[in-house]
Amino acid sequence: MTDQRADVAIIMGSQSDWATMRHAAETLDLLGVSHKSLIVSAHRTPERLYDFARGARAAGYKVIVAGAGGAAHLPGMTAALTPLPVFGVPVESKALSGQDSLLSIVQMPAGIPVGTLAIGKAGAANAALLAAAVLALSDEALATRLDAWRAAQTAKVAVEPGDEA
Ligand code: RP5
Repeated sequence: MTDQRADVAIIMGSQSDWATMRHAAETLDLLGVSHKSLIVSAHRTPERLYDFARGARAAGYKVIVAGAGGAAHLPGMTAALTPLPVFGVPVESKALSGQDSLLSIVQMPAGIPVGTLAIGKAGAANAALLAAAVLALSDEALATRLDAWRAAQTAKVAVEPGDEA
């Protein structure tokens, strides 16, 4: 779902981040949460970042998921420019396997929070689940869908292990 007016903005520093961040988009699709994905680079397109982050609340977004790799300024800079909750996804980098991304996103000084997730695909999916949980606080139907999604996940876990196919 990529509505013009969406509840969740998924932003990323580069086209190369999409392979990771698409898991956030797919998770929101499963939960019926509207979202829009945008490439916004803190260092290559700083004016785009300022315009996006300053206008995010007025644009109707309620939560921002921001993925970036390497010297990953994007989530922190976005959080500095908007009062909306920002969840940061460290994208796995080639040089340092995402350790650089993780540390640069998670170590925010007190005052400007970024909720930081795991490196890579798991972090992207969990950022979407957290965004949905925030939205579900004021959306009963979404809360019901989120409960059902979690129950289905639980139901898929076997009691005993079997041989992998
Ligand atoms: C960051 O630099 C992006 O978030 C990306 O993870 C990383 C590498 O970008 P590309 O060189 O692949 O465009 O800004």
